[in-house]
Amino acid sequence: MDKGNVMITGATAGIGEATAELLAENGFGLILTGRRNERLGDLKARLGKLTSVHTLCFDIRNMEEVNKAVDSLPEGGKEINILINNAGLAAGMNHFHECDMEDWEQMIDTNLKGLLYMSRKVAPAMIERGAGHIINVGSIAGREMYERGNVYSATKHAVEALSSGMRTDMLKHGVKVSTVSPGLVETEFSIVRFKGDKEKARQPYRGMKPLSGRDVAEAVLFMITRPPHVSIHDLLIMPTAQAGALIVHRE
Ligand code: NDP
Ligand code: 8X3
Repeated sequence: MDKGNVMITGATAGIGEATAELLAENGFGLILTGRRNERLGDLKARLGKLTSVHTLCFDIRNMEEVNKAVDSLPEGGKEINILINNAGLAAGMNHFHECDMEDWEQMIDTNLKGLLYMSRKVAPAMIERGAGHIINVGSIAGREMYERGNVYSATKHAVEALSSGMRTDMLKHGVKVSTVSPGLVETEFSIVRFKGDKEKARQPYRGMKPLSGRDVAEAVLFMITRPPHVSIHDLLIMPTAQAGALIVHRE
């Protein structure tokens, strides 16, 4: 049975990669994006044995690149039934008055503007078909502000707000809009946040069992396999040892 095509942004690592793997195992067609072309090639070789895989290498911060990439999809593979806006990052973790402005630009341009460019490009065809599903990856940081989380947390709060706005505006067109908001997930996220400092990157996960990308992928699979009349608007998924952004039980 044709389950349709899922586009996953940021599929070259972490949650996006794990979601690509799980959805391939479950027979969804995949359109996978990221900036690291070699990793995209590896994914295509590996997951292409299970399902159809199309890869698009571009920087989500660049609107022209986004539009060109989506327009380049081959006839027959153009239909995007589900869009998972996953690409994102935290850059740095400093007190507000000590933050690097370039980090702010990068987070706002990726987590917000990238999500907007992708959704704006893909949504009109969903509206035309009267069906579609957009899943935005939020965060516990989009529910709670924490010390030194400032702009990253603000971008994820905005993802929550935008998801609600998108859902409201596309309601009558049959397009579902959801957020999945994880707590601590061990991926490349922390290595990126601390700019390659592996010792610092390990700290958030010390003495506790974080989520894996696969754990989040399983939640996403549940969300996209509900019947047409059911929408999981919002899903918060946390490690059992985590009660809030900074409330973590460590052994
Ligand atoms: P990873 O660093 O492991 O993966 C991030 C992905 O985003 C990579 O595939 C990367 O690909 C892609 N990406 C980043 N910047 C760009 C860009 N400018 N253009 C295109 N792709 C980009 O992190 P996670 O898997 O953990 O993060 C995925 C999402 O989950 C993010 O939105 C993050 O905020 C969110 N999240 C993560 C949590 C965690 O604890 N890990 C918790 C809550 C939410 P490439 O470098 O190849 O471009
Ligand atoms: C990532 C989780 O707690 O580091 O969104 O902000 S956290």
